[in-house]
Amino acid sequence: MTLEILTDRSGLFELSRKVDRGERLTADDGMKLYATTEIAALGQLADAANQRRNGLRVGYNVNRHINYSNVCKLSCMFCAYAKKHGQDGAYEFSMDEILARAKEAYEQGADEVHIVGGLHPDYPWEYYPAMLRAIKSRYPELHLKAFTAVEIDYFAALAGKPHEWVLRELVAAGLGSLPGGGAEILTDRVWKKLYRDKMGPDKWIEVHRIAHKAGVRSNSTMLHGHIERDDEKVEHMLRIRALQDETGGFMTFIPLRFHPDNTPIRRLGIVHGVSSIREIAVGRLLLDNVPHVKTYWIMTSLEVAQICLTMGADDMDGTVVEEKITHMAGAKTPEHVTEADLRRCIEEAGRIPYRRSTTYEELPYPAPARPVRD
Ligand code: V47
Ligand code: SF4
Repeated sequence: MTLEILTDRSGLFELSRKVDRGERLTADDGMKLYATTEIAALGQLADAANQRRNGLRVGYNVNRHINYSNVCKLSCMFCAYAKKHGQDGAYEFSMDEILARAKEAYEQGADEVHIVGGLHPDYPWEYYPAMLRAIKSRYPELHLKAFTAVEIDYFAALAGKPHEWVLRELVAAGLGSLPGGGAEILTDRVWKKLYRDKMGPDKWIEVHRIAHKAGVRSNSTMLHGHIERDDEKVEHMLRIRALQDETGGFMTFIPLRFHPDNTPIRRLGIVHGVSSIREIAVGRLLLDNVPHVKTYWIMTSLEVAQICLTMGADDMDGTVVEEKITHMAGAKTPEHVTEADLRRCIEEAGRIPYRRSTTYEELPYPAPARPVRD
């Protein structure tokens, strides 16, 4: 079946012309993308947009997540990870435990550690740069992708200083970039219903603007599959697109599939593969100025992530090793895949894998041996 036949039946024919001409899609176009049930047509369109930008290359990173503590002042409705002090399942890694994980990452050849945690009620501001400094001074090869905009905003309140100051201090301590978490759905309605005590949409955008202007690049995410409406997801993506027009600081867009277990909104259940694919495809088509779209297999399964590679995604995160946020909310995926597994998954999808740095430079494969460090 040709692309024309598929897109005609799907109601996407006119849009495919726009995509071919490289024209920017509008909010109305976004709603049409969500309205189609022809997921293959949508995926083909997004794949065409992706291949024009990225060819057949698919990046992956060798990384390790470190979720340093789940003790959190807040109680967002979609979160199963956060606990209060003394509550069953609450934990805090000591600095030695954090360093042991960084050492393991280094020895396993990771290029990145991804560090996020709850908003701890007792740690002083100084704890956070000290953590980065301790890791970076021992393992300078590791890129530290650390702290969501929510954490940066919290640190600014703890330190009594502006966001710019906090970011400068963290960069001096070894911060490499910001992950994209905490965006959830960037509309006031969803914010007020699900996470009203946490920073809202305007502030999330503002912290990323400040980071980009300070030379700190970042990622963007969207938590989908709960109470959000299609028009809200379109608004979310267009807000990211508008900031990207202004700063160019986003590296990637990552849809995150909501996992309901152990959350106050578990009655909503979970969305499945087609939803994960749709968010990737719509993201690729609407976010015409964000270079990469990443599928996060921890949340989708490796099988669905692999299909996403043919429907708009050009990037996979990652080897991961240990993951708490989604697994405390019921994820059944493993927490670790090997680099060989990731490459095989990409090759099976007919794409060309490349090992990448956090900032998307190609890295040698296989990686050269590293010096032994304590
Ligand atoms: O900020 C919380 C989300 C995020 C749940 O930047 C949940 O490269 C699903 O942002 N079900 C953290 N999601 C993960 C994240 C991320 C992951 C991988 C790569 C990158 C990157 C960023 O997870 C949180 C929140 O939005 N989250 N609870 C849940 N129950
Ligand atoms: Fe705390 Fe983040 Fe969970 Fe909200 S999503 S409760 S801020 S850990």
